[in-house]
Amino acid sequence: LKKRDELAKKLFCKIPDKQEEHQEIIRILIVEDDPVDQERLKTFLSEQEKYEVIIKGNGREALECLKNNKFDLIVLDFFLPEMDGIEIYKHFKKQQEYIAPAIMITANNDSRNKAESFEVGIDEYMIKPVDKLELLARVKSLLKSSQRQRSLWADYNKAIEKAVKDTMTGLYNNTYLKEYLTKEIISSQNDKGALTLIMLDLDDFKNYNDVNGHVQGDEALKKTAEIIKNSIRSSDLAARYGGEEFSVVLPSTTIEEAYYIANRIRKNTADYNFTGQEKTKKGNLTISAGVAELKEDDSLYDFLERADKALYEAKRRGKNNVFL
Ligand code: GH3
Ligand code: MG
Ligand code: MG
Ligand code: MG
Ligand code: MG
Repeated sequence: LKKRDELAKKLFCKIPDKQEEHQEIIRILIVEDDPVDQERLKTFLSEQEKYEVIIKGNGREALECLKNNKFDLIVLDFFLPEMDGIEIYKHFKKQQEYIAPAIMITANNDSRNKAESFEVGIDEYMIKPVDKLELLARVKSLLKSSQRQRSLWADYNKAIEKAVKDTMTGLYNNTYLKEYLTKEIISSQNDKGALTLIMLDLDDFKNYNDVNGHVQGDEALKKTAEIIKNSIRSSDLAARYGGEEFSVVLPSTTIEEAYYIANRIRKNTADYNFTGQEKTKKGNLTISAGVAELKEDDSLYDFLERADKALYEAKRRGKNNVFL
């Protein structure tokens, strides 16, 4: 029992290695034009071994540097040549997806400038000359909360990913497919645009499973998902409808174009040499597809049913087949 608990701990909560944590480098960019202040801030911050400090003397160089490197913290002066600290931070926010926390360190004690700094998102405002202990404490606390926020953000993204994707194949799941399709149906019906749907189902997959086992069956499903992804365009959405059935939603696509894509999936599947397919009755693992075009008054279920009927017809006509 103890062993099991230890294993669970290892698997689910990776405890950070103390040494590893210590060695993690924190990168700080200082934007400051005064050489005396540059030296002073650098000396203060470099006291922490893990802080790697880089100094830039103006906004243009700072933004260039921010574009090409990832920083954990930015220290900004207010008065700088070309553009002031607030402007630099505004530009930085525009060019970056992730915003590093920022401290303004300046001789400018004007309350309007302070307020504006906070308004644009700068986290701290300190008046020169700064005290070393206070600076280090503020830096430490800012880094801590930004790290916490980053890890929350990562957890949030993971949770979203889990909710919309099928874990086995990495394609979207049935729930998301229906949500996405509903939105696409509404927007296509509003602007009278084309919308097509492909339903796919592996042929005689029960037989493939029976002769190769479920583990190999799962591998074949993953491979099929990969073939589908590689056969569609980036504007198409592929989902695992369930079991060995897949769907592809094709916005702004005519039924002729959708047929062409469905046939490409069919051909790529037929041509792929799945492990163990030679042991099956047919000797080749293949897929069938039904293609449907959205009609004016279609509900989600009308649309799905039409694609399903076409798929059924493709099966009836001998499988390894596309029907519209
Ligand atoms: P058809 O050509 O008419 O589609 O025949 P089929 O054998 O593919 O259809 P049927 O619906 O009879 O069987 C589907 C099989 O797919 C049965 C089931 O075991 C298998 N299957 C469904 N989901 C999974 C899965 O997640 N993993 C594996 N390994 N097999 C699955
Ligand atoms: Mg200055
Ligand atoms: Mg099926
Ligand atoms: Mg099947
Ligand atoms: Mg094949």
